[in-house]
Amino acid sequence: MKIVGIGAGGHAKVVIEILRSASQHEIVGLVDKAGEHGNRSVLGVPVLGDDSVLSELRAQGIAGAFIGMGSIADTRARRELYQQTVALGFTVVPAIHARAYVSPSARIGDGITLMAGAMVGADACLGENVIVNSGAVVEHDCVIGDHVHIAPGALLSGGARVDEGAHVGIGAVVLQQRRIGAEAVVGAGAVVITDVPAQTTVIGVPARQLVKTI
Ligand code: JB2
Repeated sequence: MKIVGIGAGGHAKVVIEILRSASQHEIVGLVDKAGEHGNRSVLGVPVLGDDSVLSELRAQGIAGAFIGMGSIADTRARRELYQQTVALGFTVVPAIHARAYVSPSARIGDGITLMAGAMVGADACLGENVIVNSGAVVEHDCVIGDHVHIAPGALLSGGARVDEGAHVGIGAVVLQQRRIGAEAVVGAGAVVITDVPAQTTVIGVPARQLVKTI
């Protein structure tokens, strides 16, 4: 399938290499934020313009897309790009590295990105547009909502639940059966031993809610 990538930064590079390793799709180009596209390419893939060229590309028969924009903590921009891309009629293709492991009993949603060394265990269920980044582990029976980002090296124990749009930071650990609420952020290296309410940020070991002092 001919596909276009949305975004042209670091995350796009990683996804381009995953897709090339699988040799499944022909990446015709990328689109970038308005004013950022200039005359450039990313790993040899040309930046074709901003999001305004997407309808024309769809009309030309480009049927697939990947979301090449990642997220650091706030996943909302990625969610919006994903929803806009689907609304334009593109199929958001999965990007699964050849060295990721997905249990045969796991269920994964559309547009998922599984990076090198990612592991998804038995009966885990992952929603749409989820990123399981390099070396992250989503153990058996975990339930991961749409647009969640599990950052590199994070470990989710069996039966953990991460609700829509949450971010689990690099190297964080979530104990078994714990729940991370929607759009919550788990800081880098935090160890979650109790449930995390929606739209809150926790940090540290054990993880505690970050209280803003400003
Ligand atoms: O509305 C948009 C838009 N907003 C930002 N439309 C399109 N088509 N592109 C958009 N972008 C583009 O996303 C920016 O212009 C830039 O090309 C890209 C963001 O690149 P950056 O390198 O800043 O971040 P990233 O999202 O590729 O990667 C982040 O997330 C990854 C998961 C970084 O934090 C990485 O370190 C991380 N591994």
